Amino acid sequence: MKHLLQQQSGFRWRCLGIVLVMLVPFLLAGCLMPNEPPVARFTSERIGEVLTFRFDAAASYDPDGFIQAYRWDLGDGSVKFGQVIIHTYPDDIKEVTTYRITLTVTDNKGKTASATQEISIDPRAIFVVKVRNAMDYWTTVTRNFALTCIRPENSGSYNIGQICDIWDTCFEHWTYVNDPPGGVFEPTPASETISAGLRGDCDDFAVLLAASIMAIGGGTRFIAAYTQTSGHAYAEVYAGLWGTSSLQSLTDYICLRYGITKVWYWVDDNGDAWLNLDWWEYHPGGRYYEGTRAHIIYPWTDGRFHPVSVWTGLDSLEFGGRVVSLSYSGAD
Ligand SMILES: [Ca+2]
Ligand SMILES: [Ca+2]
Repeated sequence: MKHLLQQQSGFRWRCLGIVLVMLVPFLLAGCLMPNEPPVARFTSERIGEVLTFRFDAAASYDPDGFIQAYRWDLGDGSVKFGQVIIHTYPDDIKEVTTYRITLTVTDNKGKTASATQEISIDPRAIFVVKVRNAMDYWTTVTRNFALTCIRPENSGSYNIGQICDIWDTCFEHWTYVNDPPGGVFEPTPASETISAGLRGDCDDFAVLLAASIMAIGGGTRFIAAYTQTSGHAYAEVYAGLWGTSSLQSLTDYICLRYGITKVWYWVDDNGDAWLNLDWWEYHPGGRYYEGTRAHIIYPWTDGRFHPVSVWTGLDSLEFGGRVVSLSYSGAD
């Protein structure tokens, strides 16, 4: 009987030993094999005109598990969570600002990894977008305003008489009022300037003219120019190819209508002639402001004249072209 008990006891110990030996690899796996850290990777893509970005961490992974959390430090004080996020940066920067974006991923066992990228935002690009959005020729207010400027005798398809009608209305009814302090060169949308009774400063006037003429079928652009001591803005309207008889006809119309002998244009390097709509003189086609042209901003991003985007526009701060004048031909 005692022998039998000893046999049973020995059997139990052997079984326990076998079980322990079999557990060793599992115990080793659990205790000694490390949890591999995750890998953080992300892509960034600008989805707004200037300020809005999409960040996507789909390329992040964990080699021996899965990622359970994505944390984004966006470099401007904001923190967001999720595999894909969209973020819009502040529009009130005064100089080129670089933001450092840090993605931190956490795997299913709590290990983390990070990746960083930098993006830069140029306040001039913000300005370009603001001006373009301000030239809101597509609004009912701006369109209706432009219509009310047109005199019945200039009825018909888009013509120089209609451009002069709009210019006259804006010029004669304009009340000059400064922007708020702070040096912010912030154009007001044309529709708001109309609602406010045609008041504002030079950039507001330029925006209003550009938008109103666009609203009746013209092609316009906004020029921001600077000297050492001052800045100015004015609009131009596309007048045709330099050297053509239609440009002379246009010149003659303006000369006769306003009793002048000379009209000023800007001719681009490709031969496109633009009529100056600045307000220094009492008529369209007056002399040009003598400042360096820092921005030429079109109310649209594609089209016949210049398919510029915000960015290619900024890349070429040195603009070609020249100022030229045409004289009255004497023909009626
Ligand atoms: Ca892991
Ligand atoms: Ca303004």
